[in-house]
Amino acid sequence: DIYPRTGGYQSNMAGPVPVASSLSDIYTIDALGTQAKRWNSLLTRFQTIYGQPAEFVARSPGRVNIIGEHIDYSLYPVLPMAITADSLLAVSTNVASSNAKEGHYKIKIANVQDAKFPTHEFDIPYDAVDIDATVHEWTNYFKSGLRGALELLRKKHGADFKPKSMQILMDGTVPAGGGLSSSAAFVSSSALAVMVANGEKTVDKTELTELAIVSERAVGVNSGGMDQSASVFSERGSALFVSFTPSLKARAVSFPKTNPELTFLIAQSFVTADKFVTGPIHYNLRVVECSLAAAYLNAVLNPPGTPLPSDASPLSVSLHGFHETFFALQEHSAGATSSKSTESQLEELVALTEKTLDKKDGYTREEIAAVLNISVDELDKQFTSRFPVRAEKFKLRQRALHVFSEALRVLKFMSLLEQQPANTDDTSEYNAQLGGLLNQTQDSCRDVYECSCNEIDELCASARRAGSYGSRLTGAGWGGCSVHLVPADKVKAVKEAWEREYYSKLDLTDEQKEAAVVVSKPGSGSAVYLVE
Ligand code: NG1
Ligand code: MG
Repeated sequence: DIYPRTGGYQSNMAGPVPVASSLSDIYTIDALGTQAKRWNSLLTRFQTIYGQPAEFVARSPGRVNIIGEHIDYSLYPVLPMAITADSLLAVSTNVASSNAKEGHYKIKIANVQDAKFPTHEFDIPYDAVDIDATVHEWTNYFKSGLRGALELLRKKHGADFKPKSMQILMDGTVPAGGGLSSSAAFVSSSALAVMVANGEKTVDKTELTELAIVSERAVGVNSGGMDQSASVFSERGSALFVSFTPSLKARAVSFPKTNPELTFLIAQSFVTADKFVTGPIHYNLRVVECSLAAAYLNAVLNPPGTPLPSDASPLSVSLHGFHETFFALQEHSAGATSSKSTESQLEELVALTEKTLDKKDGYTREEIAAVLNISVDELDKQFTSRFPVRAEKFKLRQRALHVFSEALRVLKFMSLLEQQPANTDDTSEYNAQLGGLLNQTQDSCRDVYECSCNEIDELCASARRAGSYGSRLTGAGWGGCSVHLVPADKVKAVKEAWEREYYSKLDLTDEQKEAAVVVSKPGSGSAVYLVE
C-alpha cells in the first residue's frame, strides 16, 4: 500500500447502495423543487407509456473531477465529486413472459427525450447480450450495464440464471460528451436497475462499481475507474478520494471552511469530444502510451525480466505498477523497509523519466519493441489490438511526466485539505495554494498530455482574470467541461467574463445558455427509490 500517509483512507465506504425513502435523501434542499417535478413527470409518463406504474427508480449521478486527470487508468488515486445531474431509470418487471421469443426475455426501453433517443424493444437470449460497439446507439450503455449485472448474477445464482423482462423509462440530465460522465451515470444506473429488477435486495457498492467499470469498456472506450466510482460511492457534501490499488476504495473528503468561501463552477466549452470517433488518436491512444511507458521504464530501470503486477488497469501494465515494483526492488536490495514518502518517490520518478525517456518527439513501435525485447507484432498484440489506435510515434516521455506529476499534485491537494488553513479569518493564501495546483494541472494537460483545446484554455484564462483561484479542464478533455475554484464573491464576475469573452461569440440556444455554467455542490451517489 503506497498511501499510508492518508490515515482514514483504509476505512472505505463499502456497503450496500442506499434505498431512498424520499427525494430529500438524494438531493440538496435547493434542488428538491425541480427534482420533485422531474420525478413526478417521469413516473406519470411511465404509467402513460406502459399502462402500469413503475416499481422502482435506479439513480446514478454524473461527476466532475477536481484533480487527478488521466491518471485513473494508470491506477493512481483521483479526487472527483458527484454532481446533481443524474441518470434515472424507472422500471417495472411486470411484463407478460409470452411477450418474448422462446428462450429470450424482453427489454423495452424508452427515453423522456424520445425525439433524440428513440424507443427500442429487444428480445435478448438468456445467455448472452450482444452489443455492437461500432454502432453509436444510446441503448448500448444500458446493454453494457445489463451484461455486466448478469455476469454478476450468474456468478451468484448459477449459469442457468434467467433474467427478468423489464420495461424502462430513462431520464438523463448529464449532458452527453461534455466531460461530466453521462456514460458512467447511465451504465451504473442501468446495472443497478438490472440487479434490483432481478430480485437483489441489496446491491454492494464495490461490486456495482467494478462491474460498471468493466461494462463501460464494452462500449469501446478503454477507460479507468474514476467515473463509475464517483457515481456510485459519492456522499452529499464531500469529494471522493478514490484509489484503485490494492483494491478499489473510496473515502469521503470534506473541504475545510474557507474565507472567502470557495465554490466550484463548471463551465461547458460546447466543444463535443466524441471518444468513439477520436479514441484512436486521443483517449485510447493515451491509455496505450501510458502502458507502453510503464513497460519501457520497467525494461530499462528494473532488472531484466522483472514482471510488473498483473493489475486491473485496462492494459494490465500500469505506471503505478511500475512505480510499486521499482521501489519494492530498491528497498529489497537495500534490505530496508520503506523510508521514502510517496511524494518523494513520485519526484524521483519525474527525474528518472526525464533521463530515461529523453526522446521528445516520441518513440516508434520498432524502438519500443527493441527495448522490450519483443517483436513489433507482439507489441501490437499486447498493447494495441483490443482498442485500435492510430499513431506513428508514441510520446512516452510526455505521458509519463504528466502522470507522475499529476499523481503528485493529487497528494499535495489532499494534504492541503487535511491540514486546514492556518488563518481562518482570511484563507486567501490557502485558497490560492489549492487553486495553484489546479492551474498546474491545466498547464500539464495542455502542454504535456495534450488533451486540452483552445476553447478550454480560453475559458480558463478568462476565469482566472476575473478572480478564479484555479481553472482547468475536467474529464477526458479535448473539449467538454472545465472546473473552476472561485471565491463566492467572484462568481458573478467570472460568469460575466465568460459571457462577454466566450459564450456571446458562440451561436447558442437558450437551453444551451441555461446549461452553460453550473455552480456545483458535491452531490450524493447511486440510490434506489422504491415507488410506494
Ligand atoms: P470522461 O470525461 O467522463 O469521458 C474519461 C474517463 C475517466 C478518466 C478521464 C480523464 C471514461 C468513461 N472515463 O472521463 O476514466 O480517465 O477521462 O481523467 O472514458
Ligand atoms: Mg464518459
